[in-house]
Amino acid sequence: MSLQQFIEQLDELAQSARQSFMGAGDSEELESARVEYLGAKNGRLKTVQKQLGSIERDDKPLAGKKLNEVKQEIQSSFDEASERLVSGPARTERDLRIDATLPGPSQNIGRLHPITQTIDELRDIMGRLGFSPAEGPEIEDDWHNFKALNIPDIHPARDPLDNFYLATAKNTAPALGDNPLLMRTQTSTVQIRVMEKRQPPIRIISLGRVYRPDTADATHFPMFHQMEGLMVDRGVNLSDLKTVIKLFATSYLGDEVPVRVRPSFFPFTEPSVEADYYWNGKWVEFGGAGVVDPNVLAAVGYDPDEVSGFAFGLGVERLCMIRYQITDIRYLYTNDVRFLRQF
Ligand code: FA5
Repeated sequence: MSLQQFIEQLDELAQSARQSFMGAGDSEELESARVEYLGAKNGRLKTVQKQLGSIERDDKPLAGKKLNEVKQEIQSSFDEASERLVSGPARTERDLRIDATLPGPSQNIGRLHPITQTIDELRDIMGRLGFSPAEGPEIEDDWHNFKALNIPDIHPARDPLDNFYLATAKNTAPALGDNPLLMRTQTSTVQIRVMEKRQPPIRIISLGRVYRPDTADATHFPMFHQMEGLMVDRGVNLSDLKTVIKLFATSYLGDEVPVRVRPSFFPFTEPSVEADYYWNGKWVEFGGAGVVDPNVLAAVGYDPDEVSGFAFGLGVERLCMIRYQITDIRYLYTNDVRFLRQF
């Protein structure tokens, strides 16, 4: 064998030994690779070494030197692979500059606002009860916000002090009866919009913002969210409503939170109720509901003798507050990242 061939064989052997050692997934695999290459009896290095005898006399010193170098190289590859299996991949220069025990820079990863998280959860729960989402505009007209909901012209709920009316082109206060525009004060507007377009059976929810010139305190804010629910079909009644409210409350609040439903009044439902949960030593109202008033069904062209329905409007902030134990609604809208990072 020529010196050249001998050297080439050794180089190939060193390379393939390194690949096998580094590719070993555990110590057993590494040991069998070691025996294959460095084994004292039939190892591949030994086999090449045996060919040293056939090298020209003058070339023998060089061939022997190369053999020793490759032997050491294969041994170091083995040591490196073995160290790697014990302590993980070799650390790079960059790794060595990192002190894993230091806190490191804070990761400003964004997250969903607690109200958005609550809305997603409410939509999920109601979806499981068979209610699909519907949408309506935030800028509404008098018809959808009041009139079709059986709220007459003289009703105090229309008072300009209780509503954000939009100025007319001439920037004058809107005259009653003009169907003026306003920021919707309730998501009940979506009930009308859906019933105007569709025929029963209807089972929808609508989640969105509403606006009222309320003074902000721990449980009130001038802009907040509501979840409207509406079910219309033949023979829907108050006990269906109570069942849905109870199912919703147990899914969302759990069994431990006491919930009560008490009689109330809304112009667009008869009978009407309000729902409260008990938290921190007091009852907190989280929504209004009732059996849809026949006048509302008639306003959208339904026959109240044929179909009936129930509706509810729940305050999303109030539901979010109990879920995340937030004691003041204003925290939700001060945009303080120290607060928002907690959710
Ligand atoms: C209504 O808005 C009715 N549309 C609800 C309804 C729908 C009744 C369908 C019958 C049938 P109310 O004004 O009570 O009702 O508001 C409903 C819920 O919104 C309240 O229970 C409360 O949880 C929440 N809410 C009311 N005002 C505020 C406010 N300023 N800030 C935060 N949440 C509020």
